[in-house]
Amino acid sequence: MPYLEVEPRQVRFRFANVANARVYTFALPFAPKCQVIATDSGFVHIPYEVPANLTIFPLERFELVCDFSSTEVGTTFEIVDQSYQESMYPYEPRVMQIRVKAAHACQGPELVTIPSTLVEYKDLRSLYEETKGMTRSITLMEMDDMNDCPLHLHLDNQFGHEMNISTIKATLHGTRGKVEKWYFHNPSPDPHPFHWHVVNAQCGPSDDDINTNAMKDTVPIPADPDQNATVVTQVCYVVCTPNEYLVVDSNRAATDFGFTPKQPYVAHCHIMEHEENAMMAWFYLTDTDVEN
Ligand SMILES: [Cu+2]
Repeated sequence: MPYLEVEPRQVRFRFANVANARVYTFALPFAPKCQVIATDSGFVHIPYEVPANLTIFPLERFELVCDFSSTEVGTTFEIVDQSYQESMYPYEPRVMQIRVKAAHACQGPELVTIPSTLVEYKDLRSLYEETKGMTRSITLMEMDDMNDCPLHLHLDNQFGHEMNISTIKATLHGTRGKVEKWYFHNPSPDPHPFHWHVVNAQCGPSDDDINTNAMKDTVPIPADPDQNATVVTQVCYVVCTPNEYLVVDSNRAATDFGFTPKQPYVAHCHIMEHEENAMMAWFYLTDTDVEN
């Protein structure tokens, strides 16, 4: 099992799930010593306690600051994956060991008090209303073959029953200078970690439950248990503006990216078999509102 030696002081951890399809749910035995300070797109507004089970989908990131200053030297902690993992071989749920070792002779940095807020509060729903952004519906589909094996996944049913495609054919749009509202539907049996290039989002299971504490670029889209394509399983406010524009009293203009976002980017499920099997779209930032 890999291990990491830490000194009895504050340690900043960055967790990134770089597995292809595996969803980790970490139990961190040292969680009470930690606070979450950042996710995918940077610092959270208010740092918060680490949940008992920290679930991380492919490409999601979390940063924690943990204080081992009162932990006895020689203590070890094991980070254990709590998820059920389908595996052809015996699965080892212990992911990593943290070993607290004696401090280096040199004096380390002082204990830092984490501020009560780390970045300005951003409320994307009100900016969506202010900028009169478009509303879009995105559907993540999966088709099975005669043996009920996944055959083909796609975005928005845009290209019928094609499979084994070698190019990206679907397109999504976002209007530069606006915050948009994207409704996600997932009638497939699996959740999909949806990832945008170049933009960030604030999301939640419903419009009344948007997480305004964090900006994300990878968002798990839950499956509807009844595989009903009309049910919205996630609502996201998608920022097609520079991030600085979002800060209250910012001087940055809504379309002042500091670079020219003319070329197409991509937006896709981050599970590779899915993105390679059509759950991926060109993502164009346009000057005027364009339907997908
Ligand atoms: Cu997927």
